[in-house]
Amino acid sequence: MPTPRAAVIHDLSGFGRCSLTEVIPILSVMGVQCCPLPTAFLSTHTGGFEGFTFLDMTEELPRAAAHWKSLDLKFQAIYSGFLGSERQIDIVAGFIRTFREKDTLVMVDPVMGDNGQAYQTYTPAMCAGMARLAALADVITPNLTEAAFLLGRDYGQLLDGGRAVHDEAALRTLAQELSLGGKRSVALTGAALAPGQTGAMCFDARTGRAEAVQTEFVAHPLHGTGDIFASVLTGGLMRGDSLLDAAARAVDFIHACALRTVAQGLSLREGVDFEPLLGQLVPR
Ligand code: PXL
Repeated sequence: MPTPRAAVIHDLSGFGRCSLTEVIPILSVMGVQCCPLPTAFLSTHTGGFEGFTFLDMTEELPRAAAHWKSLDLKFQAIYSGFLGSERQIDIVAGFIRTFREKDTLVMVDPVMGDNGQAYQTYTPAMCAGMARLAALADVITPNLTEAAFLLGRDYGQLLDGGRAVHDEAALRTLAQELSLGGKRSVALTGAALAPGQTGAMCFDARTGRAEAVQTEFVAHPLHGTGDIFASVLTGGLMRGDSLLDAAARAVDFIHACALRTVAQGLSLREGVDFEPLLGQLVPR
């Protein structure tokens, strides 16, 4: 089988593992060729660091995409994450429209925020645009904050104001709502069915069913776990796994990485210490 190829549209943050420094190694070890379109270059990610540098790559994206088009490149997946400007919403949407073919997997991780807050560089207009971009996706991977933004709901009121946070039926309903009437699959992250657990509530547009995958909750906040989740999920789906199997692999991998990170007493903003465990993702 030829090596499947993915266009990966995320930022490159030099320190504090997230985005391309996770996406590329994870997809590579899972047997996928990554073609990066960096949305921005930052000295560090924006969570827990002050004074980071930020180079906006908006102008470069359409130029690189036009060159790829002239080469007639084909992608089995298009996978986007953290964007660098409001204009990038339309640029990434245009990229999807140009390069999508019948069997292309379009994965939009609607990266916008966490714990009820938007990330430092995200404006309300970018969050509104992200909902438009996510409407083009086959699969989305919001956390609970991003789910609230996508649905235009108050985070504090989501899941009955937090009272239903461990309510499987409420989480299932939320995943279904995010599917736009069953048109796209959803893996809602940070979904815990009981205290001491965490995982994902998955709505599979192929089966019309919503089911959860769970693991033990290790520590919060661990930076970059959402990017690891979406990357392992993308790699699994490109290998032909079901949404639920791919999500289970992602949740188990993050659990192993989180245990290792906490055991080493690493500062949480450095991200999870995943590199030594990448071998667990090698296809067998
Ligand atoms: O993991 C999401 C993410 C990606 N990229 C950058 C970020 C964050 C979250 O803080 O700051 C630059």
